[in-house]
Amino acid sequence: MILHHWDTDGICSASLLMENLGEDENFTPKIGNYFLDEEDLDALRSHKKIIVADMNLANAKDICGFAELIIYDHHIAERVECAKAHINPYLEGKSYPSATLVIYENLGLKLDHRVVLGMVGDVGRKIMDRAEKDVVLRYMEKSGRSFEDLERAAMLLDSSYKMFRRDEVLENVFIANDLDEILNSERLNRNNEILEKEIEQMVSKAEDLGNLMVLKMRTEHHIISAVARKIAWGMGKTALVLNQKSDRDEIYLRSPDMDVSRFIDIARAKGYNAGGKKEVVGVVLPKGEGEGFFNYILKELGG
Ligand SMILES: [Mn+2]
Repeated sequence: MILHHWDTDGICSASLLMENLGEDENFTPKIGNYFLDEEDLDALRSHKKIIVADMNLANAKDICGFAELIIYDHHIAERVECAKAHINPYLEGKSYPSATLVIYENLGLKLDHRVVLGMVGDVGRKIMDRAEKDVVLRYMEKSGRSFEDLERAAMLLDSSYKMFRRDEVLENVFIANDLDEILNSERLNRNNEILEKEIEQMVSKAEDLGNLMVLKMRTEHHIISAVARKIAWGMGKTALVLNQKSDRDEIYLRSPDMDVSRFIDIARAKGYNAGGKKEVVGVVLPKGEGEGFFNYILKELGG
């Protein structure tokens, strides 16, 4: 059983592992959960061997209670002591752009589009500023494929989790071995059209407060990061976005230049689920609490 992340890197990692390790089943935690809930654990309990791909699961060690655990990953993580193997270059202090590259090297695979799609999915165009661009260029040379094709395929594979379709994510693993099948998938292209239209519509509603752009929206789709990025990069200003979902609130803050990471600690101190980097902050809050924290950030940023 392959247990994998719902994004392009996770999907391509699962496809590589299934083909090369002779596994024929796959599973993903509920979209948005970086852990296995009771229902997920029950679904996995009958399996004797579980291979985790591209995820640092908060409760990975629970798997050891009923199955042999093997992990292929590249996230910041601590070694899972009960795992039979934990293959993650980060444990030796090395940063890899994708889990697919970890798998490719560890299993000594032939270079194909899946290895590259994992990197393009996780890092985007910035992969071309890293040493691993050599792998991308080698693939493009050998296959005659363009970078745009790779970028589009990654966007298409990611469209399933953005639409919150877990079944589709699982299905995508079975078309990932054929780049044209991904690019020509009617199902994925339809997703993408819906998402692009919605993102465009949301971005156009952002309010310009001079030094920053703010937006309050309501969508069940997982597009807040894409919306904030488009506003911030398009306007060259800090973007603050609130999404009020049916079951939770989400806040996303992205700045083109400012260090906004202090809000990660502030959000965590308030008990919210928060993560990010120097220039990005993502927060998930209980339903109804988003507006208050949104106003707090706004005030702090002088809006
Ligand atoms: Mn990844």
